[in-house]
Formats: sequence, structure tokens, C-alpha cells
Amino acid sequence: MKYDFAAIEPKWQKKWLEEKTYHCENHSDKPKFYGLVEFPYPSGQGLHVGHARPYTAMDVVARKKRMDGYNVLFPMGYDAFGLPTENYAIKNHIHPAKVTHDNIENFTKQLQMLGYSFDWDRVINTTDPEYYKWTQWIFLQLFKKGLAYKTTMPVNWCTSCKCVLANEEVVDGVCERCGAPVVRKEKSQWMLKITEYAQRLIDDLDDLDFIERVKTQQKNWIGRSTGAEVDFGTTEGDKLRVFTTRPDTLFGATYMVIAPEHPFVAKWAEKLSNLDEVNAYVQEAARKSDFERSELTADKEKTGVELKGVRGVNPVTGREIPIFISDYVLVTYGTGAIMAVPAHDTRDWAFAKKFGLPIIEVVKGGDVEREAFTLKDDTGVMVNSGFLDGLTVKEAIPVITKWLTEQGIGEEKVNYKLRDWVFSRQRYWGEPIPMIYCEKCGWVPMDEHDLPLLLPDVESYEPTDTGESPLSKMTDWVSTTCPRCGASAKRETDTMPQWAGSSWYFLRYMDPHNRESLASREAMDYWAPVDWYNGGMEHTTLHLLYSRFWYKFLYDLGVVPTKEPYRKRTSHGMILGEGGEKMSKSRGNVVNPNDVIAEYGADTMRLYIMFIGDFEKAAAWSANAVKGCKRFLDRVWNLSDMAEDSMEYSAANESALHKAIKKVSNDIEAMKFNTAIAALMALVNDFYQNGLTRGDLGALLMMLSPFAPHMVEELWENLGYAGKFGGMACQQPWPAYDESKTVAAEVNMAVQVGGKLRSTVTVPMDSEQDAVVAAALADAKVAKFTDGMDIVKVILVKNKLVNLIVKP
Ligand code: ANZ
Ligand code: ZN
Repeated sequence: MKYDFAAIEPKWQKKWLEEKTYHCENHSDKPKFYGLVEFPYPSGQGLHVGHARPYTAMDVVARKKRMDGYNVLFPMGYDAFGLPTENYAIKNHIHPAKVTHDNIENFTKQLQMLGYSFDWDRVINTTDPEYYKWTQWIFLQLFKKGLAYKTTMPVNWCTSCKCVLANEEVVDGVCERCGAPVVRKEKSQWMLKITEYAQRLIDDLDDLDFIERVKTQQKNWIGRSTGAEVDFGTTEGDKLRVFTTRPDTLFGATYMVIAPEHPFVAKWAEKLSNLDEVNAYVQEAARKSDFERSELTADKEKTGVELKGVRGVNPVTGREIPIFISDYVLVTYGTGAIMAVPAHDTRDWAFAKKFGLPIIEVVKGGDVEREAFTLKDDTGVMVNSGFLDGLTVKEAIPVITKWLTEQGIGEEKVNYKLRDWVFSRQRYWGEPIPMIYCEKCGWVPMDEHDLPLLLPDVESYEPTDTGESPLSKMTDWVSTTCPRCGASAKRETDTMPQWAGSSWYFLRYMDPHNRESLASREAMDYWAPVDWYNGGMEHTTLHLLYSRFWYKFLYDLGVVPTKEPYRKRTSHGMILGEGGEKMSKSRGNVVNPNDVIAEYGADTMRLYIMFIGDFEKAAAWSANAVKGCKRFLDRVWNLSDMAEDSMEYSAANESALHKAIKKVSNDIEAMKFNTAIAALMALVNDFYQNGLTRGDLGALLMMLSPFAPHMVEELWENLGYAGKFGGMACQQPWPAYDESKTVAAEVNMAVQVGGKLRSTVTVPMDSEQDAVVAAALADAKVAKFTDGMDIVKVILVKNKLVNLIVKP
């Protein structure tokens, strides 16, 4: 019988769907396992191999966990609001809801064609009003707790999407999505106070089983720094407060720099003799994004303008020092003002050199005329620093901080790089923000009972050049009455960002049809937290951080049962095109999973995408290796005709089987899918060499079942096992291994001395030279010929013979 995957695969897919094989209940005697993958954005391109890698991996894990006896929740859904759909809809004049619906249909088909064991009764869609009702509900809770607020501020504005972007969505100064330049624009925006959770988002990482690079990236993004705020005097009498991580260097502060947007620039305008020059610089800086202005461009030549007419006063030396504006100081960080210590800060050093400002060494240990000496450990000792002289930097920091506090001119201060989350978008295809503006009452939340606030149908959803949402043109929808005082009022017309729906979706899977709450407490008590979440590294400082924030907020409200949403987080590498380049339409190297499935079958596709290489690293597609995987499955298929009737393991394969079971079990847990498959391939080679029993074959099929589920079910059925063991292969227990049988078997080896056979010794199979020689020398018959001799050479034929060449 031929391996006819084209007939086998649809047959089992249909059966799984009809019988709801992978449906799970919210209660069970078994332990629970919740495995999660990032749900796709249903784009018009459909599922690509970049989806198949993480989805197949977690499908393998989920299938293995079921066989291990867990009640497994492995859900799927669609993150369907967002710009690409909207842009596509605009271009093709199709309503985004229709585009979304069609794309989801296509995605679902593709996911089913890959044989994933999702619970299809739990599918969610973030654009479904029954879903986004709860996204809106969470927003209202955030507002009620003071964590959502509207403010006018300079924001990142994508010139092509014509909409605001969060800091996290700006990558290398361009829009993460479309690549267009990002400029700064003053706009009134809804913001979420993620900064309130900054410390907990760092601290609680400690207890989580996240891969290290995820933890590091989140910590760096949150960017905690400790230091002090210090008040400098000014000749205007105003106190100018700075943030510094190096209060120990206060005696070396020879000038100050404030951000071009700092309010004192306007305040002091009349005093400035060079106001025109100052204003020109301010205008130029406003055009640059924070990215252009910050650290990544640190080596760029520093620019700035002195504020002529006002001077600062160093609080420890009493000396007057100049104040500059420069775009290397950001208004959004610290106090928007710094004390510049050119001897010990690289940026200040470059600036001082350019403007001919004094450089005073206050920490000994470098050559500050040549470059800034920046070490913050015990290497340096304070000099030129009055009462700090002789202390190390580490000792000086608490001393000066205490002094500042006592003088009432400063205090210890912790700052975070993390900014509040810009939460509104001037686009149509998103969740309406359930807020109403009343002239008298200000921003008033909608009554929760009136949710969902439906996204109305509009004639035209093109973004406007004025930066107003398309919803603003819907006057009927916009005008409403104030829920508080009943006066006529207006709805918010901005919508939520793409990241809203995905910030809590894993909760909805636990209880997807609940109409009373986002999920029942019972369901959440049972399933939370997610046991294993695999997703892209690119989401580390976006979705992964946002969803931890929302979840913590819900925890504070008493809605969810645990502090953290995900127990374990892993991440996969990218799939590259043949030749190792990124897959892209323009390169013409995009592999479509549908084509691979049509030619070789879904099981080959699944097996290959798991075999392609180290799961955490990028891997290049190889059409040849795909064929290799197909050949392997053909070989497995043909084994069933060769198997002897016995259900016992054959003596010849027993040790290899126990070893393979151990390896495959451990490798799946460790996401080392490629080596697990290699072990199965080696096992199949053994079977071809040694022959096999049905017992041997059964164990192989069990281990292969998570990777190639369709083929295994078919073989299982053909062997008559479905009736015999009750149920499908995927419903059988995972095979157990006996540790003692995983140890290598023993072999008898001939021992020669000088080419003459003297004895035989028994050693573990595959023993290395040293072990064999030791065993040989311990043998009395050998010792007779080697005692008092030097062994000058050893010839080893593994598992067969060792020849010792000796000399007196
Ligand atoms: C004096 C000083 C001396 C500094 C020295 C450093 C070294 P992180 O670690 O990133 O928190 N700074 C403060 N506010 C700033 C702003 N709004 N824009 C740009 N730079 C700002 O860095 C904090 C340090 O960056 C602060 O410590 C300040 O320079 C500067 F030997 O103060 B420091
Ligand atoms: Zn009102």
C-alpha cells in the first residue's frame, strides 16, 4: 500500500473536527496544561511558514501533554483589528469587516490543513462585539482607576498611516508597520499609565520561567535608573531641577543643559539676548524624533545654543555656570534638564570640547583631557570635591545624596525609561473608546451596561489629513448625551490601538462564550496562568509587556487569580528563504505552506519545520531537506509490512527504544525538536537493520504521533489498534522508558598485545579507548604480557578489538 497523504490527511482532519477530538472541558481529574501561541493577524496573504514554525511546535507539545495525561487547553483565534486590513479595504473598496471575515475563513482552512489540535469551539475574534465589549470594559476600569487619561503631548506620527504610534511601534525612527518616516506632532491622546506598574513588571520577572533574553529585553526597555534629583540655582531665582545617576560628580558640573522644550526657555525668553538663535534651534529640534536625538546617535556631533542672559548656580561650589539648550537632552526623561559633567560623561565631554567649556576631573583614574572617565565602581577615587575627596564613587553617592536631602535641595530618585502607553489611533478599524465628552462634566465613561459600543458603519474609512479619525465625520454617531448630566455631548472618535485586543485574549479562551463577564472566575481559577506561551521576540516590549500590565491591573481589581499571566515564555527563530535571506515577495523566495502540503503532505511539512534547525535560531528553508523528511515518512509507512506479530519489544531494539523514548520526551520539553526527530530517524534505521516487532513499531508511532499525526492515525487504524487499544493514536498514553535499559549494552572485545590475541574483555558498548585499555590491563592474562612494559601505541576497533603495542 502506498503512503497516500492526499487521501489520509483530509480524512483525519474531518474526523477530528466532527468528533471534537481536541475539545477540552474546564474541569477534569487530570492535571491541566494551557499551551498558548500568538494568534495571527488574519492578513490577506494567509498563513505563512513563519506561523507554521511556532504553531507546529506548540501543537507537538500539546499533543505530547495530552498523551502524558493532561487536560490540555490549546486554543486559536484572530487578532483582527488593525491597519493592514483597513488599508487593504480602502485600496480595494471592500468593507474591513468583509475583508476580515474572508481572511479568517482562509486562515482557518489553512490551520486545519496542517492538522493542528486546537479546540475549535473556543475560537475568538477580537473584532466580534461580544469580544470587544470586554476590551472596552477593561478600558473603563482603567479610566475609573485613574490609569487612563487624555493629554496633549508631542507624539510619534506616521506620515503614511496618518496615525499616532506608541514608542514601541517606532523602530529605528520609522513606522514598525509600513516603514514610513515618523515625525513628531502635538496631539491630544488617550494614555495608559503603564509606568505605574514599571517596578512590578521588573520585579515579578524573577519568578517566571522566561528565556533570559526576554527578561533582559523587558528590563532594558523599562530602563530603571537610580540616582538623585538636584536643584540648581539660577540668576533668575528659579530653581532648575536636574536628574543625575552620578550625584557624586556634582563638583564637576561645569554647565547645564535643558531640553529645547523645557518650559524655562519660554519663561526666560525676555531675558535672552540671543532669543532668535534660541527659537530657531527649538524649532529645528521639534522636527526630530526622540530616536534621532537619543543615545543611538550618540556619536553624532553635538549641537546646542547657550541661553545668553541667564546662568545656573552649582549648589556645592556656588559657582555660576552657563545653561545651554541641546537636543541630546530629552524633555520626556527625568526632569528634562541635566547638570553636565564633561570629565565623566561621554556626551557632555563631546559637547564641552565643541563649545570650549571647562572639564574638571572629580574622579581620579582616567585621562579626562583625552576622553571622559565613566566608570561607576570602586576604581575611581573622588578629587576636587570638597567633603567627598578620598571616597570611592560607590561611597560618595550615598554621602552626597544624604547631604542634598539634608540641605533640602535634592533627594534620591528612581527613573524609568518606560513611558506611558499612547492608546488612541485616528483610524476606523479598531475598538471604539467608550468615552463621552461633555462641556460641563469633561470626559465621562459610558455606562458599562451600554457596552459594547458598536463600531458604526461608515461610508468612507480613509484617514483624514487633519489627523482626525474617520469616525469624526459620523455626526449621528458622535452626538450623544452625557451619561452624567444628560446634556448633549460627543463621543470619542479615536479608536484603540492594534495591541488592545491581544492584551487579554488568553483569558477569553478560558471561557469564550461568557456573556456576563470576560471569563468566569471558575474558569480562570482552573486555567490561569498560561503554562507555556511561545511567541516572537519582536513582541517582547510590545504585546508581552502590555498584556502583563493589563493582567496585573486585573489582578489588582480582583478579577484574575494570579499575579502573572504566563508561567513560561519561549521564542522561536525566523524561517529564512533558501539561501539564508529573509523571505520576501521582492526576493521571490517566499515558501507557501499550501504548496508544500499539496506536494508532500502536511505531515512532511510539520516534520520538516520542526527538523529545520535549532528552534530558537533562524533557519534557512531547504527544498531538499523537505524531500528528505518525506522519504523518512515513506520509510516509516513501509515498516508496518515488516513488523513481526509480537507486541513485545524485540531484544535487538529494546535498548535503542528506551533510549529514544527518553531522548524524545526530554527534547520535546526542551524545544529541541530537531534532535528528537533525528533520534526517531536513527531508530527507524535500527529497525531496518535489526527487523522489528509490532511492539517496536507501536512505540515509534506513539513518539511520531505529535509530529506526523495524520499518518500515525492511519497506520494505527490499519494495524487494527484503534479497536484493540481503544481510541486513536493521539489518545494513547505516551510510552514509558526504563532508565536502566537506556544504558548501553555490553560487548566482548578481543585484546591483543603486540598483535597476538591474549584475552577477551567485557566492556559497555561504544566504550572509549581509555576505558577499554583500563579493562584490558586489569585482565590477568593480558597483564602477564604488559607488566613492566611501556604502552607506546593503542589500536582500537570500536566494540571489537584492542591491540596494545608495548616496549620494555
Ligand atoms: C550627571 C552625570 C555625570 C551623568 C556623569 C552621567 C554621568 P540613565 O542611566 O539613562 O538614566 N540625563 C538625565 N536626564 C536626561 C535627559 N532628559 N536627556 C538626556 N540625558 C539625561 O542616564 C541618566 C544620566 O543621563 C544622568 O546622569 C544625566 O547625566 C543624563 F559622570 O548627570 B548624568
Ligand atoms: Zn455632563
